[in-house]
Amino acid sequence: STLGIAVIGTGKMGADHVRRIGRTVGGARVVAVADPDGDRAGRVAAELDGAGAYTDPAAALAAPGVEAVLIASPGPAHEEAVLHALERRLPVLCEKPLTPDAAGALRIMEAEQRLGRRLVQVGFMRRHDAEYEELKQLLDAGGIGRPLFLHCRHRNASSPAFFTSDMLISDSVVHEVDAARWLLGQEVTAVSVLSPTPSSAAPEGLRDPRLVLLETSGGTVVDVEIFVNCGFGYQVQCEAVGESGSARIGDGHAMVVQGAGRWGGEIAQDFTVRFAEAYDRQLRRWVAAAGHGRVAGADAWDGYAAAAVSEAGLAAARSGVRTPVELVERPPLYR
Ligand code: ISE
Repeated sequence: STLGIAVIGTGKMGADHVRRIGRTVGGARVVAVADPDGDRAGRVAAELDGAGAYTDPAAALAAPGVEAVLIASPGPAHEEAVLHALERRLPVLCEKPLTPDAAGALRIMEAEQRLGRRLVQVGFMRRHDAEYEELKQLLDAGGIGRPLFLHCRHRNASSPAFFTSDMLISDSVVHEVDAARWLLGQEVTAVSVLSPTPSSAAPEGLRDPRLVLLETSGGTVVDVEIFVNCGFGYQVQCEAVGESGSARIGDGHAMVVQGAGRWGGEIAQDFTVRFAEAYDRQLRRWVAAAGHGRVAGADAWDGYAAAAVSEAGLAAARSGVRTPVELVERPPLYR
């Protein structure tokens, strides 16, 4: 049998996920889509066999055949949609960030705890990327000794028109926050942010680029360059430095071409290209797990911890002061 999925939000990521469910994920089909832009929802639904189009997410969740929910609306709309899904006891794959703020994520955790089951998976897709998985295996096996640093670079060719200075932290660096927590098996305990004079290529008023420093419970320091208008492509790199070695991922040069006195290769222009396989794997794993009432990736606790770090990061960016992260005690459901 196939899992009937409602997709909430049919923008760039939502439309990409709809295509992915059709092409690469067996055992699932999209039965309803929702978007505040009804025409956009209608266009996406028209490509699907018998899927309904809605403007109200709650109506899409109540549509016939809906057994699971994929939420790809903007971050501030996630909480309401997730809570509706939990009321219906539906498994959820929610795009990152789970919520922009810690309080919203805590409300989601409370709803899940009332159900006594984890139904929410967060779309931190790097956990499903082959290179990240390899790095995690190496670190877990002690291959480079105790990690001292993670040096991270996160660059986008350009940022969309709706992007704000806060989103460099809560929408972009949130990936490094989750990746660092997952790779190290530690929590982030403090955040500092430095903002150089913005690039003249950045839209007016956008604090781009920024340098974000994370300190962790195990004493590792993580530095993240976030630069969302770098102009030349999409790059996500991470070098782990341990007591007995270092390891680096994300250089991404599959083919190297030599000619006319130069050598080089191509840089992906976009996250849907760079992480295409990670998105595929994430969705396949989620569909398989959701059928058994499980999650197969970041859960609501991970979404909460990331949101708490984002919140501290925004405070640090505003004050210029190193800001500690305060987490609630981890509830038994998430241990
Ligand atoms: C976007 O929302 C993503 O999730 C991408 O992975 C990230 O690179 C980009 O900066 C975000 O805006």
